[in-house]
Amino acid sequence: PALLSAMADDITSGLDATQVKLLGEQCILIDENDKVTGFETKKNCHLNENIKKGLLHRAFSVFLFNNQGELLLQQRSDEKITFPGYFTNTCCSHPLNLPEELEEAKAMGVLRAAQRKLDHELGISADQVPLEDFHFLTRIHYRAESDGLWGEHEIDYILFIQKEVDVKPNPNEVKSHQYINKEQLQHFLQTAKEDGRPITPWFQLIVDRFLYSWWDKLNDVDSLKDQGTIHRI
Ligand code: DMA
Ligand code: MN
Repeated sequence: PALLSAMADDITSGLDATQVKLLGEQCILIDENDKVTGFETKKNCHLNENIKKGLLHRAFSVFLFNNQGELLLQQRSDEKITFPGYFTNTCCSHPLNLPEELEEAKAMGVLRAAQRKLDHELGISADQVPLEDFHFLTRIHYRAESDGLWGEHEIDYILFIQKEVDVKPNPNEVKSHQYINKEQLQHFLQTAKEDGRPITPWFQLIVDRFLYSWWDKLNDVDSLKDQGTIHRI
């Protein structure tokens, strides 16, 4: 299908220059079974016009817990092009068209991308989050619009990791962060609307469908692994 790839000047004018540069990243296109079909820019992957035609890409969502079992929440910066200022899980992004991030055995490519972005977004160095400490739980296929122009359509690898880390957020990516326990998250989400806190659609969907029961098994995450399934939500 012909992709809408309007010139940089119109669609992206007025957006943050650092974030616009990142729209040039090469994301991984996949079919509904998560088989690689090609590559396309982050920009083209996130235009609703292309998503409507079925364009689908690979992504990941990290849920990082500290030793007390509290989840690290992030608020996206106001510079983000999709879902600016929204509250969400620890870190989300995309594995890219790089040999090391395309490796599918043990989801190694996705884990490497997660390590790269935990450093980029939150200043968590790679040595604090070794690849072998991530748990790939399952995959979630979802679609959501951010605004009239931009949106998401992804198969999202869910990654858990429990580690004490030093956080030094990159302000171009992250507006605020906090550790939160299960009861606090329930309250945070129940009052989000009235308190004017936007929540990303994927985080809300994952919480509603899965997160609390997963959280109860933080000490036995291997029992949660369902890597062959792609949940459609
Ligand atoms: C994209 O996240 C991935 C998911 C699961 C929504 P993002 O918009 O934070 O990506 P990036 O940090 O690369 O802009
Ligand atoms: Mn995406």
